[in-house]
Amino acid sequence: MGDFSVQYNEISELLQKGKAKDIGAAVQKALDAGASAPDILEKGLIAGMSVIGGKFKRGEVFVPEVLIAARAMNAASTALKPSLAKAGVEPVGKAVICTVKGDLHDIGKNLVKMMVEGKGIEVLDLGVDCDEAKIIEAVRTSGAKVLCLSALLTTTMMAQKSVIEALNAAGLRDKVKVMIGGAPVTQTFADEIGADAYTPDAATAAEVCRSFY
Ligand code: B1M
Repeated sequence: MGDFSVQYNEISELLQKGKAKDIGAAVQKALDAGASAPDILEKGLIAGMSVIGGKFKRGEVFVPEVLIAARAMNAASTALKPSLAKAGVEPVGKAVICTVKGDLHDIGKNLVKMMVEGKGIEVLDLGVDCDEAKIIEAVRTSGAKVLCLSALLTTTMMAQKSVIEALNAAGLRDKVKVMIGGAPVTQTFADEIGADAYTPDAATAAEVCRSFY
């Protein structure tokens, strides 16, 4: 195992500066040098995004800076995807994923999607700001065994609860396992709203999701 901290720092810096064009090449360079994809994700990309998050909170950067960092994150994730997902795995089943109503954050959701796909599960992505009716319809028609809900705002966490209530009302609750996650979400909250699983990160989400098949 080499020490790739220089590469991780470079990737983190490029993310913070929003260098969407350069970051893909930096990710590829780190992979070629032997760094692992999960480490690049954690120690480079997510580390860089938490620096931006801290600055955003303290009012040192504003929405445009966060958006360009997010764009770089998406570019880097695309470069990382082939290494995160195992090639040639036969799909074992389907899952539905989305970010809940009122919430536009999609980076964490996209990572969960990528990692779940890496476990050989076909993922139907409903996108962001997804209302209950759309989710219910997707669960009804897709035959998915797992529903993954992401929420990044304290104000939108409650939409995860509304989705579970809507599944109950539609008579579909026993058809799917409901997994929830996102920065403000906790195990206690998952227990309160009757979700089947809470996971703190994308890798664990993928493992737990796979265990439902
Ligand atoms: Co927003 N934002 N944002 N933002 N933003 C946060 C979340 C915030 C914590 C920033 C802060 O104040 N420090 C704060 C929320 C405060 C709160 O509610 N407690 C906040 C706010 C306030 C807002 C706005 C209201 C700002 C405004 O307009 N005044 C606004 C809301 C818009 C809306 O959604 N309606 C807003 C907007 C935005 C941007 C559009 C500019 C941009 C999003 C771009 C995009 O996603 N395409 C943005 C960003 C980028 C952030 C921060 C900086 C980074 C989020 C992120 O992508 N992190 C964030 C601060 C922070 O989190 N440090 C912040 C990286 C990502 C990999 O982590 O999404 O947590 P995360 O996903 C993790 C885990 O949570 C987990 O796995 C992932 C990695 O392993 N996970 C799951 C996620 N979903 C899961 C689902 C699962 C399991 C695990 O199972 C189903």
